[in-house]
Amino acid sequence: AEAYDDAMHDETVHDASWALAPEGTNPEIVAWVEQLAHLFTPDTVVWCDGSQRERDELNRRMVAQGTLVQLNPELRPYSFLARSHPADVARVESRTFICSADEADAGPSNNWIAPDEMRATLGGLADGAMRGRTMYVLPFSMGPLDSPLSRFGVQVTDSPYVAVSTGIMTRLGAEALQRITPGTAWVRAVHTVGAPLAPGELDVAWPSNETKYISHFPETREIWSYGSAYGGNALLAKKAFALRIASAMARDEGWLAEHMLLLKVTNPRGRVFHVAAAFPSACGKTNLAMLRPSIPGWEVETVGDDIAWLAPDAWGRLKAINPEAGFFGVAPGTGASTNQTAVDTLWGNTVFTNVALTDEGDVWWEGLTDTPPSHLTDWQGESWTPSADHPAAHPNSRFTVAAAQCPTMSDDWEDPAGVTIDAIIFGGRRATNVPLVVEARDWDHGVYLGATISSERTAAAEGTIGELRRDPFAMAPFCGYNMADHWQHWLNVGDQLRRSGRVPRIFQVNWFRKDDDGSFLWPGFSENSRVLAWILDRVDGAAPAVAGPLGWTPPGDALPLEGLDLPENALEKLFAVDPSAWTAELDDTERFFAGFGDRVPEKLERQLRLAREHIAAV
Ligand code: GTP
Ligand code: SPV
Ligand code: MN
Repeated sequence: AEAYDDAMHDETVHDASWALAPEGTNPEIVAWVEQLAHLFTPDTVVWCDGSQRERDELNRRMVAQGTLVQLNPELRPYSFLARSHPADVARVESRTFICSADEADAGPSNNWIAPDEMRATLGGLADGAMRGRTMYVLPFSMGPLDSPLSRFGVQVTDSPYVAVSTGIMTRLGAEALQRITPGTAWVRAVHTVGAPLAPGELDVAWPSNETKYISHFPETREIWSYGSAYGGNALLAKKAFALRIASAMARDEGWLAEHMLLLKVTNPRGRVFHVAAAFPSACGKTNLAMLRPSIPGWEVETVGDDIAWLAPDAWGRLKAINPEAGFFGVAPGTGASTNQTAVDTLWGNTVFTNVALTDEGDVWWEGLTDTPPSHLTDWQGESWTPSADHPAAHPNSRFTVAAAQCPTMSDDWEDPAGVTIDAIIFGGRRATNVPLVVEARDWDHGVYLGATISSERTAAAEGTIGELRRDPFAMAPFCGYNMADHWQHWLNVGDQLRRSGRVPRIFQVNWFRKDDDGSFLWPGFSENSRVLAWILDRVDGAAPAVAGPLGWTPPGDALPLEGLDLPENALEKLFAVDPSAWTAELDDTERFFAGFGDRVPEKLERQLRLAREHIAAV
């Protein structure tokens, strides 16, 4: 805290040299920034170097501006609370656009506007949009600096909150900038909150604009984001680059950019596995990535919690890196009984957004403790008591923290070669139908399971919470090209892996199946280690499975359930297959596929026919 106070009062960083590009900067980047500066007309341009001094200065300015509240350093060292504009609290999927030259390349699951039309609209909005503000230039690497799997990007933004957050979430700064030499590919990401200041006009704590555009140009690897400062709308390295643009790069270059956590698991016999798992937003990735096994002998370590880049290597193994350097995690539901690892990670150096503030100057959210403090300041800055009719923290309130601070990071999480994937898991939030765990019959069946994920909507994006929607590969909001082409790409990658005989096994899980009274049938969290154990014993050839209508499932006693007190008949209910409900589900899948016309791979049409045959035989 003392070092922090010193840095906060160090005014020397106001140096005018900030406006100059660092010596040796790729002229392409300099020219691009100059062009943007002419368009946006900010007061100053700052090239960020990712240093602690720079972060201190940005935080100091934001505290002065009211954007950040510094938390009590005795309780939460060097940590801050941001309260967003109440209309800027989550990703806006209805304002997210894939501007491919051909509409069919965006596909029916994306919003499309022709690139020229979008450029004209954005050009108009951008004119003078940073007036009165600073334009920060953020050069970063997604993935370890010298990994062949990594890619570079440069984001400009007029939000110091976005600059600081990007410094936590990516490998940002001088080292990345030096590596973007002429000829090196880099993604161009442009962000403005869209709130220019007239001379003398006072700024607000969270500038934003009612009009929002989160636009992607996959062919030219460009992103333009206007009007929001929240999460995936504004931290463009994350969903916009590492998923939407990267998925298009990956399609062209033969790899995969996925909405997946990455785990390292060691079994009681000492064998090490790596697992990639795709669950939709707010459906349990961060929690599984930080799992504390409830069963003895198993060790789980964290490689990544949200995004994975996967590529077959020369030996036909599927290698994966976590392109991020931090976590932008859901706060509500994160507590000692659910995710102690996350609680430990958040001890300090954390930016919290839209959580509640305690009277002692610390943070609180629903689920951090069983009972709330008797008085809080809620996420909108209002006085709050437990009798209030709304939660103290916004349901999509989040923490931003460096991954390096997580005590369970594995020793190989920054391995430039990536980790070798042994198993892939797809999941969703389903109160009915989908069993606790199923193993796919083969890769193509696994791709079908991924392609047909449906899940109840959460607070991570606008929309009606609880409404069921298709979220193929947990990528519905994040695939930068036609989703059906993404399925074909997965089938192609499978063909490539099959030639070497190193095909990861694919599984489907559902932690969220409910009993008739609405309670969860499965306790989840640490107990998910029991499911993970069966999955990895399958990979190890050490666990039995029975062929069922949906795939392979654990027979009676194959799931390690010792010491677990499940409600009566819970196991039966967790694996129950209701033929009429499944027939309706498959009818829906047929309609869903039909929406993609003839781009649906024949192999997936065949899987749907097989699924119907299996259900008909129940
Ligand atoms: P994004 O960051 O939006 O991509 O979310 P995520 O997929 O990382 O989800 P996260 O792990 O943050 O969990 C979201 C919510 O689901 C939290 O409120 C968790 O407490 C809850 N959750 C996670 N795992 C389980 C589980 O096994 N069972 C139950 N019942 N809830 C869970
Ligand atoms: C998600 O919605 O999947 C997130 C949060 O991880 S955001 O970064 O806002 O996309
Ligand atoms: Mn996510």
